[in-house]
Amino acid sequence: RPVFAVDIGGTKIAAAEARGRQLIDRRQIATPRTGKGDDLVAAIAGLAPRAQVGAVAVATTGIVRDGALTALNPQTLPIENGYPLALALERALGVPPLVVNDAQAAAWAEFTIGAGRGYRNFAFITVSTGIGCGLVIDGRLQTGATGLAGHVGHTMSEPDGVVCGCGRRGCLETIASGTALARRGSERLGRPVAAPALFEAAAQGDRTAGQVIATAVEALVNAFADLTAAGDVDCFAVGGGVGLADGFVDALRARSLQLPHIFQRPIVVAQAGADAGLLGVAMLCGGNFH
Ligand code: BMX
Ligand code: ZN
Repeated sequence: RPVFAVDIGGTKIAAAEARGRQLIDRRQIATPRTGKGDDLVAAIAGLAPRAQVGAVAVATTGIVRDGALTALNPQTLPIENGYPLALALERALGVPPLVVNDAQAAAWAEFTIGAGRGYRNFAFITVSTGIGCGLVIDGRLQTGATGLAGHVGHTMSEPDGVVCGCGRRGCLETIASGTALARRGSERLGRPVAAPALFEAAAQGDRTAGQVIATAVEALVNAFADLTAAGDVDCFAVGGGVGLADGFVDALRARSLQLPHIFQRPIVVAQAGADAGLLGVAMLCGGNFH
């Protein structure tokens, strides 16, 4: 029987049936941002295939601890603290699901079939609504005893910066996420711009837009250097809607060349595609991951 795979993001929920490495019948809806976990579950039940599924695998933004979901940054996904997502999904779908953080799941897909193949210590970073990261250390995906492993979006970039949704000040996510780029770009340009429009303006030579992006690039590269110092990461793969924007990875690479040599590691474009979270969690589910 196929695995029913789901990816809950801050903006959209994607679902598909996974057979091996193939995703069949992919569909997607806007994430209900009501703050109620039950509304997420109802939305997911609406995406489920009619026939009984063999297994359910869910990648989700937020901290996953023993099947319960908490937003580290409620601005990325508003939800009750410790919402019992696995239990509620089991009730709705009749199968106990595997639930894993979205970036952790995508990191596993990148490590096994994407840009991380052949490395032992690998980091996948998604720059999207928030900034997510999954770490594979010594060939093992790190989820952490409390689910927090890899939450590099909430390491500090700017000591006197703005307060992040997680409660810390100056997190990387407040500078370099899609949400942050839109906010900072809009403030500095004096008109509302979403992240794609900011990139467009920079490409057309707008210096203010270029500076906002350069600040994000610099913060990300410094976070990579910190991770390299902490975990001796062999390679960084970058994905996500913003991460995959034209020229973004090139800019990260160029900036990283200004670091002392020991902190320079390959920075590559993620290869497992926009559905790396779906694929990764389906693969973890098939492998009886716990
Ligand atoms: C946030 C955090 C991470 C997540 C990352 C990317 C929440 C709700 N999410 O830092 O768990 O991996 O965003 O999430 O606190 P995305 O929705 O942008 O893909
Ligand atoms: Zn934070």
